[in-house]
Amino acid sequence: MAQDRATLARTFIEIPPRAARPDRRVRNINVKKKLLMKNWIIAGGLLFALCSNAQQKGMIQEEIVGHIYKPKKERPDRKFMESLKLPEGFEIDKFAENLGKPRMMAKDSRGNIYVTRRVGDIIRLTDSDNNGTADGRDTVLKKEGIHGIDIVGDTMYLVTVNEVFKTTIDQKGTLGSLEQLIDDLPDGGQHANRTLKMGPDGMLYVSIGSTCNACDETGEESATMLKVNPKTGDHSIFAKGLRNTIGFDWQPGTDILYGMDHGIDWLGDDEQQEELNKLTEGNDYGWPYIYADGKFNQADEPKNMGWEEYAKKTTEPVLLFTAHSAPLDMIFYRGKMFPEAYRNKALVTFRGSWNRRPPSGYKLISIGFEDGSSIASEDFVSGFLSDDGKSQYGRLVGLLELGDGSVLMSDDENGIVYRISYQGTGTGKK
Ligand SMILES: [Ca+2]
Ligand SMILES: [Ca+2]
Repeated sequence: MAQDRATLARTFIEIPPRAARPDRRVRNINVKKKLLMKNWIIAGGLLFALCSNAQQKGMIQEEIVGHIYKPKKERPDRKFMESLKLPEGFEIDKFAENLGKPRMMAKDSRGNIYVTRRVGDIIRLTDSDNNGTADGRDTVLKKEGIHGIDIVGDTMYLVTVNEVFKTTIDQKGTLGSLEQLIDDLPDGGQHANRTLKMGPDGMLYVSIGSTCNACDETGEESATMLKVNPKTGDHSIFAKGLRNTIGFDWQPGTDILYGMDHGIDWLGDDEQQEELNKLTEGNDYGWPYIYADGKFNQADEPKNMGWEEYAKKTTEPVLLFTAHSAPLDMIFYRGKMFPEAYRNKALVTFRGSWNRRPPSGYKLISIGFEDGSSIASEDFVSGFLSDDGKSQYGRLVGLLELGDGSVLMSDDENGIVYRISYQGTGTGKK
């Protein structure tokens, strides 16, 4: 049923004739949505139409067609596991299952694995016999809205929608009491999935998504990356114009911070492409006015200036991905288990689209950086979306590299944590 159901939404944006852009007269948006049942024809792309009212004002009405399309959820059974595609020599197995909605993960120095869950808790998984399958689990914390997690030494850092905490982990893997570092992060709105990670400079980086799809934020810290002093909680805005950069990590060797930013919804099936940004202190990454490779979001006008002028103040992404793929976690691979070709590559989970037909994402990709000059991505684990796009077998979220160099990946729809390992002897190339 679900795969045959689609919503067609037409967003009408009044824009000036192409020759006159950018123009600050642009403003009105009308959104029309109607639910259609199966077998309708995809209009797709951008349709242009002249509207008499707009024509009088010398404007063109641009119609953008978007879709809500959710592939049917299927259980990842044994047959599905065998159908997953990985480069030669790699294997994927279930590390743990029946976990509810596992999200982000971190490990301590003793090999305990901590997983935040939607229900508002943290569970600890252990693999005491080191056979690649969890054999112990218990709940170590209950806290509403808990999502982002990082561990440095015996200290765990956590973030909810509005708060940042730290706590200690003892010999038994038990948590101490929570010490609140920040209690006034902006409200979550549409993007309440905060994440955090300790940087190589010893400062804590906290990603604050925008409250909305695209709008003028009233809160200064919304749609930013914050830099937080982990001792005092004092913080400042590190970078802004980031719609929702859930996954980010520092490149080994260079300590350059890269992050995956989620594109704007309702700009059509092929816009906005997801962004990989090189994040530098003080920079503006464009949202909501400038998106992808310098495109103007005609529905949102910068204050006191045109798009062109604003674009000059912003930093463009270093790589773009299929729109609506929904990037979640991002880690650089620092281990030794994977072949040489994978070391220092970034791994990114794409949780998968809901605003695109055909659907996109539903896979793990790798991103290679050749001396920072040539950046390219390829599929690493795919097959979570059926070839016809009608079914999906997993929605991928968190990533964690284990001490042996294998990588865990959570699926919050089927309650599974997968383990990806390399069993081959070659280069790991496809
Ligand atoms: Ca085990
Ligand atoms: Ca951007």
